[in-house]
Amino acid sequence: MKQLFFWLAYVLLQIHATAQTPKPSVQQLNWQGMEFYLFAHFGPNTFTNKEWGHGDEPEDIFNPTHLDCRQWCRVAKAAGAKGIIITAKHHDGFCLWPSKYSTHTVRESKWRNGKGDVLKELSDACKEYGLRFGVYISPWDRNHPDYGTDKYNDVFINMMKELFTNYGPIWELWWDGANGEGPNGKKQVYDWARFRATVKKLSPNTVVFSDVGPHIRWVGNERGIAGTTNWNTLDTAGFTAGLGAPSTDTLNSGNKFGKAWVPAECDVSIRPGWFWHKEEDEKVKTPAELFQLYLKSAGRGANLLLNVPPTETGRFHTNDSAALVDFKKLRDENFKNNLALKASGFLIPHNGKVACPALNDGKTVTTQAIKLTELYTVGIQFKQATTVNCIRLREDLSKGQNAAAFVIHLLNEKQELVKEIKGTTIGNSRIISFPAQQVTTIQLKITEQKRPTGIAEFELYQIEEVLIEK
Ligand code: FUL
Repeated sequence: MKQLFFWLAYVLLQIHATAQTPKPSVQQLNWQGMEFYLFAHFGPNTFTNKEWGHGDEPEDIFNPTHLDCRQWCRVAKAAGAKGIIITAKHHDGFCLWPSKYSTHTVRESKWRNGKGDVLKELSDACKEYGLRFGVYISPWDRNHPDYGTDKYNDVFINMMKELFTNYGPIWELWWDGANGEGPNGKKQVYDWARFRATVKKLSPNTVVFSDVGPHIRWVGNERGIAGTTNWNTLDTAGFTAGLGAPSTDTLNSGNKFGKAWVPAECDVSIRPGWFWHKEEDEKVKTPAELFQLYLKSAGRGANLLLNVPPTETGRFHTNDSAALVDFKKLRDENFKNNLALKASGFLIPHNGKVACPALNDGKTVTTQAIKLTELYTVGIQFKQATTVNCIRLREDLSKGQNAAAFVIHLLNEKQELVKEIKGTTIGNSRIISFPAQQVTTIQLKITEQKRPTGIAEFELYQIEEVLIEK
């Protein structure tokens, strides 16, 4: 009787623990699958050579000579990016759409006689090219007369209503936490709760980014680099975006036992600045540098949001487009040949080695992920010695993130250990690269986990040696 009681208590505890486990929403899981998309910083700063406009720039400053959002989309497509997020309103308050709630917009400019609308053009182009459309809107506003009063919260909400009503569907909404007001600056008490409720009501499928989510978090730096330990979970209670955010270290790696599911997004610019500056035309990151960024963002379980600033013509510069196309080529060529597909997947439970074909079936999203209910070993076995220098692991996140530490053993034909690699989290995608090795067996052992880890896929590659992670 007593035993039955303990057993029941144990089962109930497990059920409770599972129910408490933070899990992604369908929208968050889909967002994770987007992996790489573009950011476009565009506005008065493009024409004034500034990064942070003061908000007093005359509207006529904004005058792109050949705005062509379809060109942005063609380049995004050629780069393999899945969407574009545009700065609808940066800190200078200038609206790229004719908002009724501001007098500092495209409507007041002479661009297209005040009839132009960048958001309309980009949202239409994204639909045409099958890209997701996202909107950045800065809460900090250096122009709006109501900024610093409670009325501004209504302005911000009304602006968001315009965005959702006239330009939807909006896939991702980006709330920048930056605020550079000096000691005598205006202080705005943002009504974050009302902002969130507005999005939830008007567009429940939109994923919202800020330092602390609610759906996606900032990675803690603008270099595009996620932590080698990267939990999709975060403790957000008591924190807000901006000055009230957790430390950048915490944002970089998440909280192992964080109560909310808030995965990291790595925002970084292809150039030194966020906005276009002529003097940076020769400072565009090379395809190899972009590949490194990819390894350190998407390869560490985060998403990569790469900024490509349109020039004063309203088009992407050829240097940026060329780098993006070659970046895609590097990803395609290096991840074309998954060597694990030609080998056998196995699992070693207590009673010896058994076949495990789901491990390397080429299906990166699988409902039949291998569940490591105990600290089992899984791996890939080649018939002949094969050269590899890159491993890509994918964890099934649909029921939460679980692997906390792992060890990989590379064995040669004689089953001798040639290399040991230790790591912590896996997440959506963990890419591990190292100097090339001749191997016949690769074993993965999860040495610490929160609950049973689901391994959705185990991939092996030989990438160009110069591209391995530095
Ligand atoms: C920061 C802003 O201050 C920069 O201007 C840029 O928009 C970057 C993406 O976020 O917080």
